[in-house]
Amino acid sequence: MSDIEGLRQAIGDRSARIAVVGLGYVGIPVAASFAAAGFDVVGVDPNRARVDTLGRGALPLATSEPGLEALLQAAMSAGRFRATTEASAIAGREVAILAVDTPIDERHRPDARQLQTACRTVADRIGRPSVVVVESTVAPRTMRDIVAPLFGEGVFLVHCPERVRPGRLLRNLRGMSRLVGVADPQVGVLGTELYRNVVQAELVVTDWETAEVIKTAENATRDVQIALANQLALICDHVGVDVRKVREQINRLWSDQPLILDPGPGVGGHCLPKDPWLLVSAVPPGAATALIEGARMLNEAMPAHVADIVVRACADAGIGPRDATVAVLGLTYEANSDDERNAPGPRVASTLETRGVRVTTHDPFVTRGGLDEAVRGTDVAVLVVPHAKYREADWSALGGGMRHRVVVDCRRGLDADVLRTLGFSYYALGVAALR
Ligand code: SAJ
Repeated sequence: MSDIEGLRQAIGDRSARIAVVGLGYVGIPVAASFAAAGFDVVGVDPNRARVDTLGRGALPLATSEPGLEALLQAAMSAGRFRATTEASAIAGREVAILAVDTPIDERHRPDARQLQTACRTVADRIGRPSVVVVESTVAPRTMRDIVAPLFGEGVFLVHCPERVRPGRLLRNLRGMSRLVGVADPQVGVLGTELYRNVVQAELVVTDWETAEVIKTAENATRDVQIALANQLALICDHVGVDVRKVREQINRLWSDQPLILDPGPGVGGHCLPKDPWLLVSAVPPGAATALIEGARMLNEAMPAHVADIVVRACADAGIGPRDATVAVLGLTYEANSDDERNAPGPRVASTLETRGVRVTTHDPFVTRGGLDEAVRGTDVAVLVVPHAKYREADWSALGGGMRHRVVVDCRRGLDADVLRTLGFSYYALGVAALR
């Protein structure tokens, strides 16, 4: 029997033993799902605190994840999942899934060190023949140039980039189609049969490079689209028109999918701020990558644009920046989530501070104090994240405690008419805020 046939059989009858390396947003749902499908799974992560939390059947994640804790606990009671810091647990296993972080450095270049370390750890211990899957998002050619040279004969390499979003890890893992990137179509069959156990959507076999480019381009596409929306908002702020009306009319031309996304105070999260850089790193310096790089820079500049609007709003109220106190509302990267990774709120706050403004911050999912406390005595409240709690707040009472009643709404998350009736000066991103 060929090596591939033997592995197919072990996957088919679930006797293949799986090691998941990297127990974070990607590794935990993957490990729990394979264990729930009947595989023996060990999770390996050098972070002792994380492993201990998992050992207690709890999730070391900042977001709440429907169904995941229950799945994990069931897998543990069935004896099919355990977490450890010991790399020796990988020894002799038939499958390893790598889900480690693949960040960028300060020069926006891919930093593959965690991936290389994980590959070496696995290569030294995994059984032969075996399947090694890289779920981490990687720069194009990483599988060929960095991963493959670390593994010898008998290890079949698959790039199956994750597509999960925090807050819906299990739902995305099960329901989103996946790429199975391979160097040899026979290995594609192996990868497909493995992931069929946890993915209910389509599994598309392709080559390594195509999978790498699709995954990074997916997030670069979204980043460029958001940058276009942000660019239009910025232009509208200067021209004196409402970007929402502009957007509405343009989107009417394309009825199924909106062409122009929502402008906002910046792009946060774990993926969009880095994946476009992973994609452009694949071409030599000097190649024409200005669109993607420019989009990144434009999105990164949005907190400064918001600060310009706030300073203008202060000036309109007769206050200089050094005499102003501003409440920044929203420190997560998405509405109604507690995920703070790369959130624009803290950057809006620090940019205002560099301009001499005193700043208070608040987030219902992050900070301890109440909203009334955060806005009391301030001149401007800046809505950075449209948490439902902000819309539902009693703005009449909040305004009563403010020194000036000014709101800068970066996400159209508040009711402008209600606020105006309550005596607020209402500014919104992308609606003539700098005219
Ligand atoms: N944003 C805007 N305007 C918009 C849409 C989003 O300003 O119209 C901002 C959000 O406020 C947020 C940021 O962009 O700060 C990113 O949010 P997101 O919802 O676009 O993306 P993520 O980071 O939560 O997840 C992305 C996902 N990609 C898409 O939604 C197209 C997900 O599918 C990927 O799996 C994930 O990255 C990943 O792990 O790569």
